[in-house]
Amino acid sequence: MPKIIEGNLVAVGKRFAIVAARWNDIFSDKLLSGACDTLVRHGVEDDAITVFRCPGCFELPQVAARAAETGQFDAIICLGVLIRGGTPHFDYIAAQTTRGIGAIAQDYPVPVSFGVLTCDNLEQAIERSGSKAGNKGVEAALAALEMANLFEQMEISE
Ligand code: DLZ
Repeated sequence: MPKIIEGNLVAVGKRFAIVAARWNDIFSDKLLSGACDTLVRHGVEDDAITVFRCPGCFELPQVAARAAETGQFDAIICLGVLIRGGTPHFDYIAAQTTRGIGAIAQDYPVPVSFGVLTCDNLEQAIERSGSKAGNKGVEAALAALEMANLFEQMEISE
């Protein structure tokens, strides 16, 4: 039998940071409430969740890096909603946001989950922020729960 180390979705006693961009807040607020609700329903105390709001997705990596530096969190959840406009601006911000969040995940010993919508239009944002394609804030929170638990298991097994 191989030795399998994996996380569960129990996170009692763990601390989470949620970094949420305000742009497109009709949708980003839905991601935020979905993420908070998911954490709480998995046993995380309200006061173990710290929400940092920032202007837009471009700022997410900057805030997430500061949160990681504090060493106070077992996982960091990044949330935001990018919606394509009529210029290439979307592509630049989406690339920088993705690259920046990915860099933090590699540079700091804390799990970082990616709950950023990159939508071509409003319909895609509606679908992914609490309707037929689910809620990506919920998915990002579940990933953070599992990763926080996995990191703990990995420390125990060292
Ligand atoms: C400027 C901009 C644009 C055009 N679109 C979005 C978007 O769809 N979603 C989002 O989160 N932020 C957007 N922003 C704002 C940038 O992320 C950033 O906040 C500003 O360029 C200021 O640095």
